[in-house]
Formats: sequence, structure tokens, C-alpha cells
Amino acid sequence: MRNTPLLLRNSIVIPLILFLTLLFSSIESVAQIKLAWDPSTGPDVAGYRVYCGIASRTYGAPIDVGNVTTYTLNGLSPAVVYNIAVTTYDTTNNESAYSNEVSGQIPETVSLPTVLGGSPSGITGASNTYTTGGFSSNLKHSVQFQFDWKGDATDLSPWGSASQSKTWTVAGTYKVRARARCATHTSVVSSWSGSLSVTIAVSKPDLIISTLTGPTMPVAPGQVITLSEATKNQGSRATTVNTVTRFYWSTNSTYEAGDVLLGQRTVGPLTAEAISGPVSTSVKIPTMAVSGTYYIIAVADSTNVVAEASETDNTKYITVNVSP
Ligand SMILES: [Ca+2]
Ligand SMILES: [Ca+2]
Ligand SMILES: [Ca+2]
Repeated sequence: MRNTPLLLRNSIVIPLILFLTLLFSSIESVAQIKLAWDPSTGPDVAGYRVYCGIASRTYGAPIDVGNVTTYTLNGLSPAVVYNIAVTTYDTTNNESAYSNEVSGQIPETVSLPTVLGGSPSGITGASNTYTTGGFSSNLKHSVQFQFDWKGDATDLSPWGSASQSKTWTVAGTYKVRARARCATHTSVVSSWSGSLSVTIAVSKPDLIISTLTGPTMPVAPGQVITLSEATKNQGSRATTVNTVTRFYWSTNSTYEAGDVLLGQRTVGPLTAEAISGPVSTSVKIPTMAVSGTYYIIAVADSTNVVAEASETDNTKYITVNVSP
């Protein structure tokens, strides 16, 4: 404890007045508090000492700043209240009482993140990943992130990494945004970023013929041949009912109403990405077919009992050469 009696030759018991200024740090600057005080009116002032502590009137070792009336305290921690006082001393090292005490603290700020990167569209039930960036703590502390998946702060992610994923279960348009906070001083939180508009559609199955093979040698009219075919659900949602894959005889590669049905098979319900087959189906080449090149077209969900993400990708064909 400093306990200097003030029985001094020149009795330099001089009230000091401090004016405290906080320098709001930029990203590159250090945490600092700038001090200024009125000069002592004593006749033989030799210098000043700055005292600083985290409890009122309980200071650490003083800093002898010389005969100046301003000083900047550097390297301070944010969110800590510093209590500061000054004394003056004369040419024979007699020291005054403390000045009035002032207190201040370094404010920490975290800049807001950039608008999120990630897909502006998706489907229900599927995970979507979004990433933010461009944020920082002015004190260079590490930061954490929170995502607002709806844009009104009613569907918030946990605080965590700059890249987080969301699975929406309801179709709609969502305004996704993010904010950052200091990982050490978690009450220091940035504003929200701008919003990324994300449109989520209802997920659906999508049936296709994934493989179709048949005879590679010429076939005769009326001949029974074996087709090998696989039907796949490449969509993001399961089918829940049986579907029918049919095989048609065609003079062109396009399935049309007039094409001749050769045969069919039943395909059970398929989960997302599941494949039924390959399965062999025997069909008979039309007896009236004349020599030439024909097409056998397989059609998934040919009776259209399943609403699909795409109804126009359900066919696949092979060519067959007929010779007597
Ligand atoms: Ca389809
Ligand atoms: Ca046709
Ligand atoms: Ca369909």
C-alpha cells in the first residue's frame, strides 16, 4: 500500500482532475485507454505516476510517466473495468495523494458477417449447408456463429462454426442470415448479416429406367426374347405404392400412344436412390413384324400412379434388328 505522508517541503498536495478517453479500436489497433489530466500547480513538479487496478483504489505498481499530462495505457483486456488514478511527485521524490479515480473499459466489437454462401434452392428433407465469412473481432479474438434459418430469429442454430447445415421440413421461402459473437466474451454479438433467400420445394420421388438390355443378335418375328431392366427411384422421397414398368414395341425411339405393349413387370415401393433389378422379363417379338430396325422402349411408372419430380425422364430404349 502506498502510504506516503504528505509532509513535504513544498507541500505538493495538489488535486488532479483526470479526463478519461476510450479509443475505440480498429481491427489493427491494440486495446488502449487514453488518459489526460490537469498539470499540477506545485513549484517543483518533477513528474507523474499512473496507477491502475481492477478494484477501486487498489492499484498495482505505478507507471512513472515523467513530466507529462497525457498517457495511454496499452495491452488492456476487453470487458474489464480498469480503475485509474494519478499522483505527482516533486524533485525530492515527495508524492502527492491520489487524484480522483476514473474507470474505463475497452469495448469489443464483432463485425457482422457477409451474406451467406450456399444454394438458394432445395427440397424438403434434404440437408443444405451455408457458410458465412468476412467477420472479425476488433481484438482478434476467435468468433462463433449463429444462423437464423427463417429470418425472424424464431429458428436459430446453436452457436458454432462458420459453416452449418439445415434441413427444412416445410416447403417455402426462407430468409437465411447469420451473426457472430466473440467466443471469449459471448455477450459481444454482431448485428445480423444480410439475408439469403432460399426456396425449398417439396421433395418427390423420380422413377427412371436405369438400365435396359436385350438381344444383340437379330431376332425373328414371334421369337420370345429376354429383356433385362432396372427401375430406379433417383428422387429424394420414397415411393409408397407398386408401380408398373412396361415394355413397348416402336418404330421410333419415342414412346407414343400407338406403340405396342409387349409385356410388363411390377416394381415394389422404392426408397430414395433405391433400384429394383436388374430383373429379366420375357416378351414376344410381334409375329407381323417385317425385317428392319425397331425399338423396345421401357417405361417406368407407365400407369402414372406416382407424382414425380420429373415425369419426362421415365423411358429408355434399345434397338432390335428383325430378320426372317
Ligand atoms: Ca421420372
Ligand atoms: Ca413410338
Ligand atoms: Ca409418374
